[in-house]
Amino acid sequence: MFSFFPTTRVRPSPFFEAAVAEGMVAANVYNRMIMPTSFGHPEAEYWRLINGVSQWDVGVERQVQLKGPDAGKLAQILSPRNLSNCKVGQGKYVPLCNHNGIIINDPILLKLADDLYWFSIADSDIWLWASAIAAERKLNVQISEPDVSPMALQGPKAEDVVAHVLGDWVRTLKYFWFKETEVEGIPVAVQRSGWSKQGGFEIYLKDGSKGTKLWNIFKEAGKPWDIGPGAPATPERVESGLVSVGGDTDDDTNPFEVRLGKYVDLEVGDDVVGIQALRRIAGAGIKRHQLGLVLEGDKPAPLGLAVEDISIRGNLVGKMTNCVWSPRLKANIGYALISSSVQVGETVLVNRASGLCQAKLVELPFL
Ligand code: THG
Repeated sequence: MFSFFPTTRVRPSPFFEAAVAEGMVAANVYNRMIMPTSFGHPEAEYWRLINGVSQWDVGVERQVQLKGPDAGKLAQILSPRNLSNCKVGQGKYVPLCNHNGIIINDPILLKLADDLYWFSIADSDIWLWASAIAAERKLNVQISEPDVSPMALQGPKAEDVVAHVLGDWVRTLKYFWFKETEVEGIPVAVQRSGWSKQGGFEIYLKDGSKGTKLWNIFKEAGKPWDIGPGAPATPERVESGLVSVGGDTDDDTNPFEVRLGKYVDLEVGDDVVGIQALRRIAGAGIKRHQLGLVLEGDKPAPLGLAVEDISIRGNLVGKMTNCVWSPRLKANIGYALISSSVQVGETVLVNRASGLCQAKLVELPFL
């Protein structure tokens, strides 16, 4: 039984009650909200995501809304990715950087109208950041955190469940595109997205009082496909090479170091926050890069969620930023943020709590 008492400081998501009813046994704090992380059957939750359909309370992915005549201008000032071709109804993955070109968040940007955008954020205070930049640049735009909370349906059967509830039109939605609609009178936006590479959708609930009702509509509709509760799954996201900003990045990580350079357009305007620094970094070349690690041993090792040092011949060369047992690769795998002088194919030593462990460097993604 999970006992936790939400406060105004650590807020519940609109799906909190539903998650507790589903048997949530572990949770984390993200954007000062509670995010379920386990329902007590990690193996089954993983395989359901790989082979079936999994239902996630990801209400912690808050929306930072930009509204007003300068909304588009501010969105571009905050994003080192060219947004000039972003259409209404389209979403884009955009790393946000500070003035030094350091990643501070990696939201999905949704363009709802020419004067209305949402940054669907990872875990840092972008509301403060956007408000400050807008004020300093004297822009005509209102920044707010609207009552909008995503719920994810992930896995190869997710499309069948969402189509069953909303209609076959959802099958034609392109990646990160979305549509505003209703589910039994509940206002939502439906997007093809989610923090896994198994395919799926996110249903952005636009009325926080309807969380349990919306959860149960999809739970009921998903029964023929054996839907069950889950959460962003570390083994799957590491196998798939997804970056966790704040986990795999530190206070000095730029997008090029963690394989996000393809989301940076160096020719965006000079007024984009961090672009001068990003041009300098791109010109000089990076000193670190992100590679995969396959650790020795064929039994699950302790989950590594803290940073562990990596060395070669006694020299510290980088750090391991995550480590998890991969049920499909049958190995402990993780990410290295490591000196660019060290390459794929080399063997390194990871300084784990259990002792030194050999690991081989490989390309990402693993799968
Ligand atoms: N859903 C929503 N908001 C979010 C997340 C989400 N906010 C932040 C958090 N996740 C982290 N950000 C993401 C979101 C999506 C992806 C990666 C990190 C992603 N990446 C694909 C990849 O890397 O292969 C595709 C990117 C592309 O090619 O455009 O899907 O999950 N609402």
